[in-house]
Amino acid sequence: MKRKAQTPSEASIGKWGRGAAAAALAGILLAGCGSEGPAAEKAKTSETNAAVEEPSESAGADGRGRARVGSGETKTQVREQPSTVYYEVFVRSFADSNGDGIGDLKGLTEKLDYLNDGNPDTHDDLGVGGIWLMPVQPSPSYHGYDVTDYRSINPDYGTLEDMEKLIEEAHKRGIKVIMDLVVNHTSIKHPWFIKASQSKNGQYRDWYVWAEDQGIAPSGTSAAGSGNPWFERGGAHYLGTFWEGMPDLNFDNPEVRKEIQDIGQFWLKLGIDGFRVDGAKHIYENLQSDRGTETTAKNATWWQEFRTGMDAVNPDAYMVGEVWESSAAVIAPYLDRAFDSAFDFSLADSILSAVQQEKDNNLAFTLERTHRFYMEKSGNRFVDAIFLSNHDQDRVMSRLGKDENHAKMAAALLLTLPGNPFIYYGEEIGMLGTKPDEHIREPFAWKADGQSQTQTFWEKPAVSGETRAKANVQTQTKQDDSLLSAYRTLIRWRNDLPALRDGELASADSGNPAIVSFTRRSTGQNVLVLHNLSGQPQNVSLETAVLSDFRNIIRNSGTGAAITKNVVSIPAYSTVILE
Ligand SMILES: [Ca+2]
Ligand SMILES: [Ca+2]
Ligand SMILES: [Ca+2]
Repeated sequence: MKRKAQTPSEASIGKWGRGAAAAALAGILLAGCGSEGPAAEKAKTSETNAAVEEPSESAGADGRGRARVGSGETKTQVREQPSTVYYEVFVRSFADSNGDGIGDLKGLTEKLDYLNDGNPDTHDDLGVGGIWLMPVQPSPSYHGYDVTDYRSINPDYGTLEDMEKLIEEAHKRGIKVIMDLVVNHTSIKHPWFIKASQSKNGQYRDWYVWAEDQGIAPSGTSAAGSGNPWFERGGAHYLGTFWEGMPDLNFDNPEVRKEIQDIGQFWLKLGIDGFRVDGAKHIYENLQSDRGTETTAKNATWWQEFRTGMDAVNPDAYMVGEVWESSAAVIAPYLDRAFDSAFDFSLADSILSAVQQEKDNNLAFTLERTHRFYMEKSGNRFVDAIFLSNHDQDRVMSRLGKDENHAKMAAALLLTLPGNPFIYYGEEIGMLGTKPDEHIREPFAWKADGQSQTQTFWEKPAVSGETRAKANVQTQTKQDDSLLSAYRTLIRWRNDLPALRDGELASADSGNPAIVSFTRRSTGQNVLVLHNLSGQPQNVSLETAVLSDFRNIIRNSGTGAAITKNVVSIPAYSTVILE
């Protein structure tokens, strides 16, 4: 299932919009001599056009925006976000193949049918179209976010051959495989750092950031919130933005940038479909005092450069950045021909807050405007990356105080909104988890009694164990009203309905504060989504102009949804979709 490697010129001609434009922009920003030739010229022209185009009418440089004649409207663009449901896997905790209690790649491969069996007619799988592997490279840490060898697999998890087999089996089932790319820093035990710290004149010295070498004071506060990030080694201080054990790489050094490109290309050539980019904004944002538009632009330029290198191997590689920010203005530069997506941390908070309050908080209204802004900034290439929680946050079921109805409504919101939804492993069975980090990454629960062949047991389920009798795959598979069944149903809806999967979002006021309502419109379909967040049945009148197009209930998750005399009744804690 390996993809054919293209030469850089083939790739940039085939996709000048992103690749060569990034190179051209990088050239301009670095005041260097950017790539010239027809592709670069074309890209510059498109840059110029983008600045003067009327964004709301623009079809975008790649023509993804599609003309559509809507009911009663003049010609408008549908800005689709072609989407895939992803599942975030912590390999150590997911499935064990050899009985040592540590999850591994073979165990994950054996369990792919749980995620998607490749057959759309069977409904006892989740139906996801992608997995995100948390770091799988050798590392002294249990979590792997400090890498010691970027081109091999952690021996706990298996071998490169196991990875190739996983990719092959995943692709057979229509599952893409993306992996964590952790390159802001290495492990302190990486051979590069060991050499760098041993000699001031060695080859790798300048691969890291040494205060004394750069003539700056080893003081200041880390932009990642970890205090003073300077640590002493052999009489000099190196930078560790996240932690003493994670020395930052020096991205001002062209050798470092080239090496990181090579590493990315290595994995794409192996068949990996893309990357989740860890700590993307901390490449140059090391100290609090670095924060600002200049540093953001420098980060974005580097990621555009990286993107160009990835496009040379696989122009379809997917890149989603961890840019942990709430300001759309700060996130937007990363969506300009660098990443396809950035995780939507603000939306995650909005969803959880709405389901807890059982009240619409205008999340669709805000989201519609945010998407419009990102579409303009990305030349219509943007696809949101939406989620409820990840491996750095307390688990959803814990945050929702074990309220299963609220967990179901959070899932329903997540899986009916635009963009690639990311489900954190265990979320679909309502596993509990509260910090410290080890306890939000506990062994996935396959069976009530823990006696599954593939059950991992590298750590005790200290937090999730409390509800394991209920929060496990075996128990919930047998129950039609379980959280797992709700996830399976919602993902199936999404896979079946083009508007729900790819459609553009528009908020649609229902006049009822307990209802979150919005439309999703794709080129060929327009649906109205109504979520009743409350514990009582609710009514929505279809008399208003915005809602009057919708007549038929095509999906509903509760019992008793109906339309009577232009009024939709929606059962407690349920979702209806109308066409
Ligand atoms: Ca194992
Ligand atoms: Ca299936
Ligand atoms: Ca850095």
